[in-house]
Amino acid sequence: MKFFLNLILLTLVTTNLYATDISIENSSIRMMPPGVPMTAGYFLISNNTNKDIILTGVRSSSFKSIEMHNTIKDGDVMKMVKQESILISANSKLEFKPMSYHLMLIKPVKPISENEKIDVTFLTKSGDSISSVFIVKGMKGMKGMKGMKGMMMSMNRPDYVFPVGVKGGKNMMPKKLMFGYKFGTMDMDCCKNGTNSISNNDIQGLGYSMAPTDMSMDMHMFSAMYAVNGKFSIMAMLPYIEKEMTMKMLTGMMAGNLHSTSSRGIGDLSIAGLYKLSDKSNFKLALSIPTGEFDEKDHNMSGVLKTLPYPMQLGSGTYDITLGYSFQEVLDDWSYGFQVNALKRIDYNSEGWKLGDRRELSAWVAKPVSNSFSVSFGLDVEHQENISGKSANRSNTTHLTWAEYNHSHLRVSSNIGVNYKFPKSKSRIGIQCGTPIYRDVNGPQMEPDFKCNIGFSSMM
Ligand SMILES: [Cu+2]
Repeated sequence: MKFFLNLILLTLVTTNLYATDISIENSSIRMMPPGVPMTAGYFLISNNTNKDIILTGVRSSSFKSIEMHNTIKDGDVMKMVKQESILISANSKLEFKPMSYHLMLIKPVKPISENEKIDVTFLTKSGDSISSVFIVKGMKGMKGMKGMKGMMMSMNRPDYVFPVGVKGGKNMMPKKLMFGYKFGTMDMDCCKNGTNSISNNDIQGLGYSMAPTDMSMDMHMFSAMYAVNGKFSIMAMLPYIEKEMTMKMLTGMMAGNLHSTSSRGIGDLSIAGLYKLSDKSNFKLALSIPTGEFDEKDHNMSGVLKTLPYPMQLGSGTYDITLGYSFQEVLDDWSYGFQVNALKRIDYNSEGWKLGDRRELSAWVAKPVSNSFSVSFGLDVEHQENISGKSANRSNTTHLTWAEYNHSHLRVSSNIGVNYKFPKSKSRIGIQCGTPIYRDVNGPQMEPDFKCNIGFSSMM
């Protein structure tokens, strides 16, 4: 009996003590959308006593369980780490807030509604309990919520990475290494002039005796990316390229004859730096180093080994600079982004020519359809300038792809894509295929009928 009296006395004393010396204020629980099994709780706890308090647990009859979390920044990623205990030092305050310490309230017993009052009890290491009434508040009543949720959720989204056809990547977690492999294939037909299709007769009428009928280009792109720190990543990309072109003789004794040529080998090495401007955007500076052959030869119709025309070369032969800017916003249930690139050729190559400068814009919207899959729809705009100078090896002026002024174009393509993220892994696969919907070419010029990219990446 004395024991019980002591217990009651102790309870009275401690309750009294906590009522005056430990306070929990601004207690709020974030309203969650229907079907979401967890939400966060925030408050300010003040320990006005001369003793440390250690919180060891939290419970409420309204939730199956409540955990204490801390949000820790690991490079670019915000991670929530479960805390078994949290110390509130003597005579100090601790605010549980977005991007910091917070309560994770898991599985409500029944759906919660805005402005509902929920009793929450905190347990301390010394065996005491502290009660507080939390009020359920909508998104609007909670500042800073969006950023926290966005960052936690978006990294794991399949649409967090750009569609695979979009060049270059985004910054990663510091000290992480990522390897990628991308296979791109493109098929081109002949030919367009301005915005119209033109026939072989038209091409012959323009004075050419040879026209391409078909060209394919396959590219195996190997890439590695290393995040030096949270702001800066470096990237290297090296392609292996295979090209094939079929040409048709339009005039003379061999009119109607078809002849195929091919080239294969490594292309130009690209070294890029990515600088993170914000959580949504980055800036890219890339240098292309002329490691690809730009004097590829193959046998012509008469069996003579000759330099292949410009589009069949594997490299530019020039040092090229690319400036790029990427932006991506990941919203609750979809994302969008765009990228602009401007490529400048610094000088002529040793054969006396250079490919034209190039500007590209890619924009896309993406939507996750499950935890692993997202779909995307995008538009690409590319503006390519003509070749300047003239190759010292130009052997043939009657073949239209040898004409330096038949290369500039403005092309708009639409594409659809899928991203797949392997569950519980940092590996991803993306596929994206597109076809031109508008083009205005300085022609006659070959025209892509489709292109597809399939890419695989894995973070170490
Ligand atoms: Cu949490």
